[in-house]
Amino acid sequence: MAYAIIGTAGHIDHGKTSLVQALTGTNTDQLAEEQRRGMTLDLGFTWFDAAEHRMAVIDVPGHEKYIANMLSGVAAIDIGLLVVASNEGVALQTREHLAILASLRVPQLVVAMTKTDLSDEITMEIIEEDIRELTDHAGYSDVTIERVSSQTGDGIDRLSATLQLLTSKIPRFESAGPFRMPIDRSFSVPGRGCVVAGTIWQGRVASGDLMQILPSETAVRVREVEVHGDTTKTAQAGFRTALNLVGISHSDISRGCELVAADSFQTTQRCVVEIRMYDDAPEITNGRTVRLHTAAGSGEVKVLTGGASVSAGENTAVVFKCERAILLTPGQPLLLRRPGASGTFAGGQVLASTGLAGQRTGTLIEFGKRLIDASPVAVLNAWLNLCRVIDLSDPAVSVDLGIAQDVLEECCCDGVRSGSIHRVPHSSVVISEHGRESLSQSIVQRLHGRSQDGKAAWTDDASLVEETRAVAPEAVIRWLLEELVVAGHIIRLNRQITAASAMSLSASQQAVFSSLLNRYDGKRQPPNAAALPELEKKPRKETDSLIKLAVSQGMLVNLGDGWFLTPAVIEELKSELRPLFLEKSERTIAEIRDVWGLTRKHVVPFLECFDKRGFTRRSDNHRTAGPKLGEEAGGGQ
Ligand SMILES: Nc1nc2c(ncn2[C@@H]2O[C@H](COP(=O)(O)OP(=O)(O)OP(=O)(O)O)[C@@H](O)[C@H]2O)c(=O)[nH]1
Ligand SMILES: [Mg+2]
Repeated sequence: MAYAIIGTAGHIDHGKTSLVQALTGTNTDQLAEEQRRGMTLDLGFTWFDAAEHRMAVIDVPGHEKYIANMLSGVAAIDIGLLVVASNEGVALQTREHLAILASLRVPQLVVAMTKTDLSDEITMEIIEEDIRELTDHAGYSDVTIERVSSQTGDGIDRLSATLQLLTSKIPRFESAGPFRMPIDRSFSVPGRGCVVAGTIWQGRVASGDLMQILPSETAVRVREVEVHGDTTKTAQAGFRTALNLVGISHSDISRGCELVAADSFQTTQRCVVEIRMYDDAPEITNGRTVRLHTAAGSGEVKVLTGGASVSAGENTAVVFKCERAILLTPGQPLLLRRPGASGTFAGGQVLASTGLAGQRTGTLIEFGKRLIDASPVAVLNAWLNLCRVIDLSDPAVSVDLGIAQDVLEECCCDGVRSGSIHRVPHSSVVISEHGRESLSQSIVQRLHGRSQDGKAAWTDDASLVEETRAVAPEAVIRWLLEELVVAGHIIRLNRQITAASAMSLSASQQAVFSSLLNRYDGKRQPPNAAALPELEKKPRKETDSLIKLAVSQGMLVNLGDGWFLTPAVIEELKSELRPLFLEKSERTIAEIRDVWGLTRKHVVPFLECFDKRGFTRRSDNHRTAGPKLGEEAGGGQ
């Protein structure tokens, strides 16, 4: 059984409600006031079955005063049914409603020329031409126009057959993502409590599900699911659904509230949107307040253009500041209105609404321009450009970007292959090439700045991670630090780091210096200085002067005969000697070698130096504790 939601549209009194009754047998004008005044004030809901298809019908008011109701009714329909009276022809709200359907990207359109019993062939042909011109211009080509009379029943079966054919072509996909249903009705049923109704935009719902009402964030539970009067276990995206809720009173819910899966969506007061100004739209100046209609709700927004005005026919990105928090997700269609007889002046869509904290309006507008008509890869790149780092394991990311999780993963793989994106090893964090470069630079500058400011030039990884927490997550900083150490821009010694540039060395000297220090950092058996030129592929003069620099900075201690150790390693060796001599006052070289885990090549020169420094004392072939064994090595950072 195929399923579609049909929404009426058209000028006041052109016969929408009568047509819905002729099609479905139901008079949707159920309010006493509607019946008294003979006009629709609020949305009417019904459905009919034909040829194994089910068609839900939403009837809207034609009066301009009730346009907000009309807009909430057509926010999620599959087929627009534009009604034009064949004795009157195209009128103000015919044009406005059609523009609204087109702006909301309602996929299918059918036109019903009503009241044929009150018109004649020539008039109808002229009106038909007007309609075709109008629908072509709105982007609906080859629209079917059916002539009908709700009075005589003429043409009703033909229109019904046309609607069935379109319904059979509406694709229905299993909708992924968290549940979302904008609420267009809420009421109380005696004995059951609060019932909310709407069209499910995304996901599915089952009885027992825990949900949230937005914007109040009230927690609710779904007691019962109903689709067109039948109780069902579940309902999914695309269906008109009524849900009996526990945990809230219907008086706390109004049209425009949303029912969403618990903890899945966030409301916002600031968003970036694409606006498509109508050809006859008034110019919009920066800071202008207009009325935003989106999903089932509406509210005032301030349009921030970044300075320039937006003119008729223009298509651009702007920032909205909303008077109150609402739910807006990327791709969500929207309409802008000003008070007036045909006040709708722009359509558009949400480009980004969450994850934008701290960004300036100008930056957001440029960012928004990159998002218009962008492929998922381009969207990801624009976001990485805006906030540098994205953690793919955060479920909010998929919602922020408006890209399904699996598509997002694919985009990242493409980016990594092409080199424009980097994935931080052993994490789910990605960063753009540009972000990696600028972040690396800022880390080096930060470290360099410490030495210039007279702060201690050295710090440790953990402190740097702490200082940069606001800029990037720990995994990124640690990964970049490693890269910078390997590249020689940062020197790491004894778990301390500093900018190589703080040493007043050229870039190539920095690289050699860093690599050279790496050979000593934490190492008990470093090479002899005589071996460094060969290892570094540099002249002896250069390696010698760099070693000298390291000694003068307290980074290395000269043990003599070309042997150098870091102060930390000397401390380690000393600390291993103390218990050894406590246990037995005299030790052989072989015993000390075993404790230190060194070869003889290293032990002999080290011990000679230890003798000279008073850490050990030599007597024949033995060593005893020296007077300075208990002291710190000193000279380090
Ligand atoms: N003769 C004739 N009258 C019709 C036909 N369709 C509607 N009408 C009459 O036209 C008037 C308006 O019809 P509605 O169906 O209420 O019009 P509507 O478009 O729903 O009006 P709003 O809801 O106020 O926008 C009513 O008096 C109907 O009886 C028709 O096919 N033939
Ligand atoms: Mg009506």
